[in-house]
Amino acid sequence: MALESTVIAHGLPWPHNLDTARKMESAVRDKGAVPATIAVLEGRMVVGLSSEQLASFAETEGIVKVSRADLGRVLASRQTGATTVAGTMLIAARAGVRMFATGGIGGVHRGAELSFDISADLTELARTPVAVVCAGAKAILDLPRTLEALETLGVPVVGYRTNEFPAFYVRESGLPLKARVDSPEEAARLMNAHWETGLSSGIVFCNPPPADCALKKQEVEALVGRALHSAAAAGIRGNGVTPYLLDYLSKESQGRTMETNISLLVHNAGVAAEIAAAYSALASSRGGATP
Ligand code: PSU
Ligand code: MN
Repeated sequence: MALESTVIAHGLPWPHNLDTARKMESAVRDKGAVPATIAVLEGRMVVGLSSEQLASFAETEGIVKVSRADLGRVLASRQTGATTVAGTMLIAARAGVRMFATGGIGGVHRGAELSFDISADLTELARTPVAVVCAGAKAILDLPRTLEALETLGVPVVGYRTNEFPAFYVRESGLPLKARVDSPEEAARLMNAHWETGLSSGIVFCNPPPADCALKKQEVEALVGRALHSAAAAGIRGNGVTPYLLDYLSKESQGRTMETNISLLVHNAGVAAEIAAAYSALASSRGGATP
C-alpha cells in the first residue's frame, strides 16, 4: 500500500513529519497490509523507503515537490524529490500498487477562475488506477468546484461511512456524495467492479477525520480566509501555495490544525490498509483474478 512523501517534506514540520510517517506505516502493518512510502531518492523512484531512508528524507530541507510534470527532470538531474498525490499514484501504479492513503488530495484552488490553479492530483486521478483514502480535499481549496472537477474527470468519489464530502479538518461540508460504502469489503468490491470494466481512472474514498480531533467549520473558515490573504500579500504562487497555507493555519491555530492533520493521516492509513487487505482477499478468492 502506497504512502506519499510530500506530506513529509512540505506538509508537516520536523520532527512531526517523521513521527507521523512512522505512525502511518505502523497503522498499515497493524491492519495486515504492507506500507510502501514512495519518494525519489537521488534520481531513483523508490517504492518502500527503508527506516533509515525515511529518517534522512524527513530531516532534509528544500526537497523538490514531484508531480507528473516534474518526474523526468528530477530523475535526470539525480535529485531527491517528494512525491505529491499525483506523483505517488503514478509511481505506485507502475509498481502494481492499487491502494494509497494520504491526508487530503489537492484540488481546485479558491480563485481558480483567475489563477487557473488546479492541482494535477485531479487529472492524475482521471488517468491512473489507484484508490486513494483521504479526508476529502484540503480545506484551503474550493470544495464544491473540486467535486465538480472530479465528476467531469470521471473519478468516483465515495463516502467511507459518510454521505458527505468531508472538509479535511472538518467532518462535514454540506456537499452530498452519490456513493457510499460501509465496510472494507464493500470498498474492495467497488474497486474490483470499477477496474474490471477496463476503466483506468482512480477512485477517491472519503474518510471523515475522527470525531475526537475534528475541528469546527466556522473556525477553519475564518483561519483559511486569513491564510489566503496572507498568501496573496506575500505573492506565493504555484506549488508553494499549499505548503504555505498549511503552515500558516498551523501557526495561527497554535498547532491545532496540525494535530488534526496528523490524526486524520494515521486514521486514513489504517482504513486504507483494511481496504487493501479486503481487496487482496477478494483477489485470492477469485484465484488472483482482480484487476
Ligand atoms: N495531505 C496532507 N498534507 C499535504 C498533502 C496531502 O495532509 O501536504 C500534499 C499532497 O502531496 C498533495 C499536495 O498532492 O499536498 C497538493 O499540492 P498542490 O496543491 O500543489 O497540487
Ligand atoms: Mn497548484
